[in-house]
Amino acid sequence: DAPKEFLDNTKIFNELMMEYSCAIKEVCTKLENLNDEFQLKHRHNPIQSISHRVKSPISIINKVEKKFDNFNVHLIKENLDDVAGVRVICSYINDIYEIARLLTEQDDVKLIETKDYIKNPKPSGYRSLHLIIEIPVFLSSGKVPTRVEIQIRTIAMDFWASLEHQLMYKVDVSVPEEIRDQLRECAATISGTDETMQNIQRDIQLLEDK
Ligand code: 0O2
Repeated sequence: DAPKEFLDNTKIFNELMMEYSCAIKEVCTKLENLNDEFQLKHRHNPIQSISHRVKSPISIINKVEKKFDNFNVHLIKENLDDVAGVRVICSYINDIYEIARLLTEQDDVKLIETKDYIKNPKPSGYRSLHLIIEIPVFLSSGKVPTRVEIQIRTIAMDFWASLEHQLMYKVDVSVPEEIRDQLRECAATISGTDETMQNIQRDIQLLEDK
């Protein structure tokens, strides 16, 4: 009957969300450990900050419905890779690739997909490195492989993405190409600044190492 089915599905949904939340904690610990080690070895913090979220129930339902025209709790795990999301803000572009390498080389981390929007920015101008990884979550029932989307970007890339997201998601009108061009231009300027800052950091490091 319907109420019983509703309660069963709610239980499955809540357990699944708990698994995603555990996976996020695992990933954050791994990233914090890498940052601590880096600080000790290289006197440099590659990670400025880490944030995370579990996708909201309504966004999960909308995304599944968009793909399958209907919603079923059993479709989530196999079809959505971004229910668990971790965002890592790095100091320099090199740090992004170093953190991605050190994380995905760990033997309990399985790399599912890499989307490099730094080498190939999105048409909007968006830049970030996206990884989909799968890590085991250890529960009383056993080991549960769980997917997490990790977005890694510099402070400058994050500045652009945050403001662009606010600007473009709030408006109901279609945004003219001229304004989109301006946003792309801002993204290009920021990208140039990121490269310059990285070169400055390298030059200072070389002076220190002399
Ligand atoms: P939220 O609220 O951040 O989760 P898919 O997720 O597979 O349906 P796609 O495009 O293959 O779609 O995924 P992709 O490229 O990995 O990008 C998904 C996420 O990247 C988005 O999440 C944003 O967080 C970010 N992103 C992608 N493009 C842009 C952009 O042009 N501007 C900004 N500000 N962020 C972007 P969601 O799903 O939009 O929502």
